[in-house]
Amino acid sequence: MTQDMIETARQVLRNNDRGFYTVPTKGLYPFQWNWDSALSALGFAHFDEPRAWTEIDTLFAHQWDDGMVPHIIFHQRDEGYYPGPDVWDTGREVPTSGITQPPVAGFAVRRIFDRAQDKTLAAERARALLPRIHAWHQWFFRCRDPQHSGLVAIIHPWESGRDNSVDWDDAFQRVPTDGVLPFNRRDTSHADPAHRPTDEQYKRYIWLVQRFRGLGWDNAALHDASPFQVVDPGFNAILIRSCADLAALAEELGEPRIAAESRAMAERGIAAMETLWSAARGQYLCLDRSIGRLIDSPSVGGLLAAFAPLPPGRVAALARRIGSLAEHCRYLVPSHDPTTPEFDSLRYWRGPVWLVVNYMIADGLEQAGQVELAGRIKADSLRLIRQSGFAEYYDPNTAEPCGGGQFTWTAAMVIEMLETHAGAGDAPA
Ligand code: 9WN
Repeated sequence: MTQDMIETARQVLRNNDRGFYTVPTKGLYPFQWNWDSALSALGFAHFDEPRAWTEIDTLFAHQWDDGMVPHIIFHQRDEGYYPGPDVWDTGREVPTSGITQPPVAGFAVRRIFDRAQDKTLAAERARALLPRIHAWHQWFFRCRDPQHSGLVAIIHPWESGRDNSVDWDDAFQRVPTDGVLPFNRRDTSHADPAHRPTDEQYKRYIWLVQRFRGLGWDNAALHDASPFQVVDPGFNAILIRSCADLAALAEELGEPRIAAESRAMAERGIAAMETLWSAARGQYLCLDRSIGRLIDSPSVGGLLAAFAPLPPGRVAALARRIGSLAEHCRYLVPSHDPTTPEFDSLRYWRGPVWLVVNYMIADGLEQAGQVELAGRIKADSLRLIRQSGFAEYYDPNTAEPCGGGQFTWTAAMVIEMLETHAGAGDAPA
């Protein structure tokens, strides 16, 4: 049973493999996405280590000179996705988007390195990636934390990876829609429009792209010029965790300068996370940096914070909070609090469960000793797969599969969960 599921998951990865990168799923997302690739490499590593390293190498081969790693790399033309390379117009030889995504590569590289069977290959590839990943982390603090708060802002919802979260609703009202050139969405021809962001949101996504494009994609200018600057606890937790993991890896590979700088970034970030804590909600919240106020929106972003090496008391509080959500849905972890009026069980990041998020939350909980809840989250994840296959995301009550099917990172997370935690796959259906 478990072995069958692993084999099916591997097949999904193989089907979406384009040789040196994978697409998240055929049709809906025909290019390479940043955090999808880093997390998908974890799945490949269990059956093809060289292929896992190649996935991350390809991503970093398209790093910008200033250190940014773009959120999409358009390796080949495909009219099935909007906005394509011409809309971004970043002037790169192999076109890329001009914004970034959650920096989970540092975590992934350390994990693949630690578990590698081929130690020589792992040392060689990790050593080559180390300065590149470090440059990306430094780019964040230089370009997305100009006031040196210790935390970085996203300037476009797509950067968060949680595109249409309730978290952005108010701040997004400040993004105008005038001057947006007419466009045809393609996502709604591949997936049910009721599962996707609204047209109104798409206009604002595109307005921001046009604005940044008008500034020549100059990262020294974009942060301050953006009407949307939000500090997301989940995003920052991923960055902090990656900095901490890169510090450990650099130590092991004999790179003391990178180790010390990475550790310093992680420690400052951990201290600054306190400014996002909400005692009333029992979780972290986003900060709307443009107006200097916390956003009172109880989303999974504030729970994903558990991925960072935070003080154990904070992770214990997050575990209580996640436990309380379990009373209001059948499958953990919903991307938004099911008791709020904004919760929408089918619409993308406004309610559904995503396996990558589950994996990172469970991992953070485990690191902090919250093993039982971590086990519950992984068991729920595998129940969803058994019920509904390798979907992009799932209704947290009915398990209805949503968005695209045959999804790469969903399959990769299944391989991770089953290969690394014996017995989890045998949880009752
Ligand atoms: C925009 C690829 C990506 C994920 C994101 C997810 C979705 C893209 C879109 O798909 O975003 O980047 O067009 O909707 O929200 O997390 O990386 O799987």
